[in-house]
Amino acid sequence: RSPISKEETRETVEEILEAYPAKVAKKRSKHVIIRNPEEIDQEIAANERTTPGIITQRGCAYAGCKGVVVGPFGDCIHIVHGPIGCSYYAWMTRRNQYKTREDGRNWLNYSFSTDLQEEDIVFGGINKLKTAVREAYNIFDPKPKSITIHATCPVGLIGDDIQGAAKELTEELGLPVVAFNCEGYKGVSQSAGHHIANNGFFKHWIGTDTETEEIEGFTVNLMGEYNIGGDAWEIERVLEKCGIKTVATFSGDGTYDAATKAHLAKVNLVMCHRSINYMATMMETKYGVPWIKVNFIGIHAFAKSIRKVARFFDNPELTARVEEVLTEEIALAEAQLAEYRKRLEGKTVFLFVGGSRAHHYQELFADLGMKTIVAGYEFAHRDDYEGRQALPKIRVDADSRNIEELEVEPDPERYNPTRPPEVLEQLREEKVIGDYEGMMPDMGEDTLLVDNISHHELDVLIKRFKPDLIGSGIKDKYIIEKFGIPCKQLHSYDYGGPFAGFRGAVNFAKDVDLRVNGQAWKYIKAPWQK
Ligand code: CFM
Ligand code: HCA
Repeated sequence: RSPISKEETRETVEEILEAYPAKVAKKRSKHVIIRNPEEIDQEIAANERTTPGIITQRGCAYAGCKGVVVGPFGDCIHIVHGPIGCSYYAWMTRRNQYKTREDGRNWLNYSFSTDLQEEDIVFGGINKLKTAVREAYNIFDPKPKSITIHATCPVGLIGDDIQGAAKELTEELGLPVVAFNCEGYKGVSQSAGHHIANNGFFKHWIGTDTETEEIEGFTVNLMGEYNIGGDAWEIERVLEKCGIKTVATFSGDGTYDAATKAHLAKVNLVMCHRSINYMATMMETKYGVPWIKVNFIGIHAFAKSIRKVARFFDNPELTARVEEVLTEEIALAEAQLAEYRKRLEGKTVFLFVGGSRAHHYQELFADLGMKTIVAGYEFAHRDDYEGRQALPKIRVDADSRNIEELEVEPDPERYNPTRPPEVLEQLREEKVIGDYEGMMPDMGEDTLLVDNISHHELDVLIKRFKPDLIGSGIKDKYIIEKFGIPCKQLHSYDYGGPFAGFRGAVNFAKDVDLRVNGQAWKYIKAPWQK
């Protein structure tokens, strides 16, 4: 339970809401929830429009599509159709890593843009786009595996037919050119962009390898893992050691060829449910691939997730191998964490991150003996807070209102649920597959959930609760540090990582210890205090 008293927490929420006009206060009160574990169906408002005038940490649909889900594929060229600012401000800000394969293809550090000008906005930019795609194709050898096009706001407003252009260029160049209508204004946050990206991949990439019929072994796809700071490599190291083979990753360190074979994996491991649940569901419907919700952040969460995979395959040799690896790795990690834990035990944290990490990192902080007392997502939906059982209660999904829902049916030739139906039924019942419980059940009594937190709310919470650390992003990092509180970026990891898996947990402990127990923060005087 939270070390802050119920009374203090209630007063704090009142102070937060008092500053707002009545209408806004009423709205925000549904997004600021004191956790009560006795209320089984506790609800929170989420995935709603940010009230104009409130400063939010959210991004846009283009950020979610190009920046998050599609961009990490390094052997493809991603072209942004829009004014140069959309590219400039998104260039290399996300620390998704990619290693060059033998074929030498790697465009990860490039930024391709059509650099739309006023003239193009008035007369149309489609010819400029086609020229840009051809130019990008002609310049490089080897050629990219696929070229993707991403529309930013003005393109949707002037109506450039990027889908038509992509079709034409696919035929002309003989490689898949895929267009994403991820204009920034769509939906209420970057979450809409995830959905658009999932649809595009599902339509144009997944299952396009029709030659390969089977991939042997205990095969999985890593879904919703973006290899920030090298996370995916630590995860794959351990999976490999256990004898579990990764077919494709969406999207960290992802390659086009692997993505076209993804439908052949026996199970999808869904790390970030928010950004990839659409594809996991569609792959299950069309190809019969079940999905397991995993969390690879925190040594015990990681172990629990790998055990779920072993449970899915239910193979004695695999299970034995997994246990052997886990015993060895956990012992090593725990021994290394012990020293940090001594210095971190009982310290308090706030977590405000995107659509999954504000939940995932709670387990790693728990490994360090630290308590999460306030947490919230920027843009996750109610199912990420309340679990999948919240889905039927969400009547209008703000992100999906103007995004096409693909009609997906089982593929008669390739539908292949990798376990017998009665086994799948059993696994579903055990919540090994097809289930996500969300953040809410893991939050202790009287802790606070704040969805889409504003700067004002953050200020009040810092002053009242004085946490030892805040895990957050670049938009509020320096505000937090001016308050004399250390901030660990949980998007970019500052300059560190990996933080996933066993070795990642140790890296993380070291970074957190430096911040929480560093002396520098005591000497900070914010400009407004002088
Ligand atoms: Fe998923 Fe992500 Fe996240 Fe996300 Fe993001 Fe990210 Fe994030 Mo920044 S896909 S929801 S849109 S885990 S970029 S790698 S860190 S906000 S919590
Ligand atoms: C995005 C990307 C971002 C931003 C990080 C931050 C990321 O939303 O467009 O605000 O610090 O992880 O890079 O979420």
